[in-house]
Amino acid sequence: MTQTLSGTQTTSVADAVVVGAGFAGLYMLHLLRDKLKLKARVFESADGVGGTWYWNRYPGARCDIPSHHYSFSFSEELQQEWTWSEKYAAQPEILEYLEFVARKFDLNKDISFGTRVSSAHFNEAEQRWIITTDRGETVVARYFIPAVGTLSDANIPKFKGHGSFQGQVLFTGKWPKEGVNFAGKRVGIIGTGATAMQAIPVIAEQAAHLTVFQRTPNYGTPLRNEPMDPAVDREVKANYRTLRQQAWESFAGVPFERLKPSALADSPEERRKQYEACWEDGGFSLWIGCYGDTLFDHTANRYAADFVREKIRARVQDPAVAALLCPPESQAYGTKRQPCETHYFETFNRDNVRLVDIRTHPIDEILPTGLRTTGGEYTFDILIYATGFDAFTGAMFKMDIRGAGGRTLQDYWSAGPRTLYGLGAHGFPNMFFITGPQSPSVLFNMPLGIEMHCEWIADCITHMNAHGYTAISANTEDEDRWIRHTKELADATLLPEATSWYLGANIPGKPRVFMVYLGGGKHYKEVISRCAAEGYAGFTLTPSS
Ligand code: N01
Repeated sequence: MTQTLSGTQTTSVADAVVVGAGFAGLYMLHLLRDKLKLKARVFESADGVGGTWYWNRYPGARCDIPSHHYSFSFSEELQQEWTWSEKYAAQPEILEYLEFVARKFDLNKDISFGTRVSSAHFNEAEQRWIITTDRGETVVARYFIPAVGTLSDANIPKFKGHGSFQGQVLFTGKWPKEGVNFAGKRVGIIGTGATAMQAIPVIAEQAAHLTVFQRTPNYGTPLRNEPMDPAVDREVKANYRTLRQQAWESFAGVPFERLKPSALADSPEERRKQYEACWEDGGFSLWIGCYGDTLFDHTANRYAADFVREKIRARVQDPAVAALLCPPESQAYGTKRQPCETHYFETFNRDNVRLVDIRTHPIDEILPTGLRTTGGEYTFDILIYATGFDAFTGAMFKMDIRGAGGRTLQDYWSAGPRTLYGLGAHGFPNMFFITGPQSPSVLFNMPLGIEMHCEWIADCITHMNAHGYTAISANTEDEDRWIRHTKELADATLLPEATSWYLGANIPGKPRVFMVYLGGGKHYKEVISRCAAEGYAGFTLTPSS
């Protein structure tokens, strides 16, 4: 199905349309408009910038890699101007930061807020995308860049009785802007992932009572947030270049100084010392900054898992509750994303908090007054869904995206996402992903990964313009090669063993494909830089006719 431009009501023409005004959309707009001097339009469904950090306003939301790293590196002036107040910034401060970035680079004037992109269809004759919005606007653009985030489409399980609860229903990923007053309220929360583990301790302090419905216990470890030490801030700012270089040299875009190659090479005493030190460091230190084989070798993994279970038991007073909160041996440590918490386990020592095991007694039905599991009935005033996201593909599929020949993205990705380097897909010319599937994305420092992709895309467009190309599309065989390589890397680790969102396993019916590239950011950057240096090898470029 090919659409002709003559038959389309067009209200405007642009060089590029970007969807989303989070970290990715903001930097992409800055590059397209201010570096490439192109006309770029950004559409954002929210009424402000921020993306993930706009919507995830739930209590306790904060980043879990240090703020100095969790920020843009492209502008030294910006790095020097902005001062973080905490080691790990909370959501309001990250949102303020992104608002500051938007003001500093004068980005808001090219963003249409409160506007959702409904469809994007590629017109082959014109080699352009026709993009429509829910406000009735149509834009014709050479490039279409959905910067919609990897974790932006909420997963809301449809339990029996869905929608029947008469109290307030909240979703952590769409938290009300005006906030929530929990005082005197009985609250139920479904889910115990990274989000819930941040929210639960804060809500428990405010609510009259909190019931936590847990299907899978998680290996949470302490974040150890603290106010920013001005001396540390000064030192970072004096050496930001070195700090960023160290980040780029590391696997996940954050340097860890303690990392040792193998837990198996150390004696039990040395191992304990190393684990304790990483535990004290906090954040992701135990997960990816401790031993290089934690996520590769079952024995090394079990050592770390035993250590975390021991810590959980020491933090929770009631042994029966502690046992429920300890992930079983069958669940390898860190194969689901490592949640970083602040007093999460101690929260279950409070009189006003109750843990309900919905693995043994699943949720049977949502009721007007609360919910019923196969083990009992629970009544509350507020019900919170902290049930995660349809990662990578959910937000993409919310738009009607059709590439060459009218083929929908859903159809092309029906057996799981297919991309070359997580940047482009065959048959979807001039459509670029930012931190797309099969790139390091969520297992890399997000702002740095976003910068890497935005810069690659900007360079690619510059190359196309300089050489008179009108279209670029990934080759199928190169996609196959990259998908195979991504799978091989994942299969060499323990990660595919978990029923995690990395695999799409949290969404009923979603194909199980490991969606993250695990070769590390440094290696990945070399791969995509080589691709560019070789004239975008693996992609087909179409000269203008
Ligand atoms: O989502 P999740 P999340 N019945 O999918 C449960 C990022 N993040 O929002 O494990 C009952 O991890 C589900 O149970 P189970 C980070 O990358 C970053 O917490 O499937 N329960 C689980 O307990 C993270 O990984 C920060 O058995 C159901 C929970 O809901 C990602 O976001 C902070 C259910 C969902 O956990 C997602 O984390 C927070 C059902 N039908 C999050 N369906 C930062 O610090 C789901 N659950 C930057």
